[in-house]
Amino acid sequence: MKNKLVAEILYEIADLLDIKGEIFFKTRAYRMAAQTIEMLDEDIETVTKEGRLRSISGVGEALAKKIQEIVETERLDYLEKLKKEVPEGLLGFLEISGLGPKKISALYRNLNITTIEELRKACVDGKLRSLDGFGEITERNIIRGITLKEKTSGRVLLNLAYIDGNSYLEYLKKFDKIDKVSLAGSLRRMKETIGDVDILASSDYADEVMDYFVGYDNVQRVLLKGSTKTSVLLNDNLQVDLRVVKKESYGAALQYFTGSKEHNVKMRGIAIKKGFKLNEYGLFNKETDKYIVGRDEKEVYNKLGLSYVEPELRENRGEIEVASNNKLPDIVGYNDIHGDFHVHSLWSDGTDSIETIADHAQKLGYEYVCIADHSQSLKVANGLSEDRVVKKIKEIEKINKKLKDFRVFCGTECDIKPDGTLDYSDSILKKFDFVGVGIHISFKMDKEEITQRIIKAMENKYVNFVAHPTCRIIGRREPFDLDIDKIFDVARETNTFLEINCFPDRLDLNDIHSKMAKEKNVQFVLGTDAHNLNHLSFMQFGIATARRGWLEKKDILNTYSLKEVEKTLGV
Ligand code: DGT
Ligand code: CA
Ligand code: CA
Repeated sequence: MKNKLVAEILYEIADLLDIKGEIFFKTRAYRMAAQTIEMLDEDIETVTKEGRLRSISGVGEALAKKIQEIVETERLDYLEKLKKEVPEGLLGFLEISGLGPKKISALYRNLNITTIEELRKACVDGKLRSLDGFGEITERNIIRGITLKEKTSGRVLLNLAYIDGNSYLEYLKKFDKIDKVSLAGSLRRMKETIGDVDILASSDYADEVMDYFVGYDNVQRVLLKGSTKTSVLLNDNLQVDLRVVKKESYGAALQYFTGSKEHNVKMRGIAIKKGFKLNEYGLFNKETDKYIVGRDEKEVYNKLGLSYVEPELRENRGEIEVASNNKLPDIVGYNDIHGDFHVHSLWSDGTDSIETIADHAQKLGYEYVCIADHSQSLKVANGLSEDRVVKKIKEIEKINKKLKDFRVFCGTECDIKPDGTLDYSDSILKKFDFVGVGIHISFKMDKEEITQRIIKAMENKYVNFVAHPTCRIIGRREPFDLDIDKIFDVARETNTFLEINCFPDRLDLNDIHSKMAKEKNVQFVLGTDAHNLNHLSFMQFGIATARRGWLEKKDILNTYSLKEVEKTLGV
């Protein structure tokens, strides 16, 4: 039966014509025919062979020809032609709930949006509400729809799961029959993407806890309900699993359900070697089954001869071996940060004035913020000409005069040109307090070329840090194929900091690269790449990445006080 194939192609044509802005009647004709054929109780191949296509309601001469072509060749020239006329990404937009062809067409025509990345950014920046038929609610629905699409493609970004998971946790903490409750799984380990959210609670009233759990107002439907495990789907389609255990098992269960699986496998192996048995109920004597510990997670580690391992380290990347020698690094804490080195202001493509950003940064408890706007040739991002740089420096001087115990640094995110030269002359570069460089165009280069491009930039004596060094966008753009060891070596030799970009779809350098760089004594800066005030809170995801990369305070410039930063940078 090819009925489904024919219907699918006709629907696709209708969608494409809609996006192209074709008249309603034409697209409707395709949809109606598609629907009829989809529901036809005869095989379309038979109908075609017997020359009866035109007896199907809504099928005229032109359509009959097209259907015949599909049945005979399983493709359609006309469709291929249409696909060439409509930017590829747009059809994918139809999978985003909250977006139909009309809206997509408007987005393309008025704002020239053709990729999900551009769409998300336009929503976040509030650019859609200026269009007819769009509003703030549409923007929010579209962001939600994008999340959902990402979810259906498997995993969601950490920040989305983080918000969902922590809101759920707050709700659970209000229930007095729950003794202890914690996030577990990949979210507790702060992995860059999350499959599902895991929560663990201890209680003597498991059934009542499960009833309360499914009563949360963000629940779309209950997938499974039992007295030890319940799973629900939230409105944005993210799955959340809750497990309830008794108090004496809480620590062992937390250890078990935090994972990772690979970390757990190794833990169990150690337990067995030492004459124990480890599972989610506790640590037991292998021979007698006698309960030894399990109430507290730390006790489980200690009893196995290991120091406590922070969740972010539990990936079986050597942490267990190091923990058995009591040599784990004292990794950077979530409250150790004194400032942000990568923030965009109104001067380029950010949405806030430098004063507003400084004010907000002070509320976050920071001592400094570095305003790193784009450089001159990035016209799409309103990059600053050399004249405007001079003006910006003056404005920052004025602002700093008014501030007490806080300083705004004048930085830049200067573009690295394809040949490795920079987008500002040295005479301008030396005027900045802190110079970041990054690649924003011409991504497609071979390994040797792209490595040399970044190295050449690092060798400029005015350059302080490399922003998002591998340029990956999670789920959308692969990292550069770099000679990463060489990059780390040159970073060390030239005293260039490497950024951990905290934007949730970048997290670049990632955890693994950060660990490798640290082993080569490279120094780091954290930058949120904020384009509005909300983005400043992405710092925690950069810290998480640093922790997963085993970084300590001394490895990260942001943990320095203002005085120490000024001294280190000589500004
Ligand atoms: P995800 O959800 O894909 O982002 O990753 P996780 O790590 O949250 O994995 P999930 O939700 O399947 O399971 C949560 C934790 O439960 C996992 O980190 C470790 C533990 N776990 C799951 N399956 C196994 C298993 O077969 N063996 C062991 N030892 N632990 C497991
Ligand atoms: Ca999980
Ligand atoms: Ca799970």
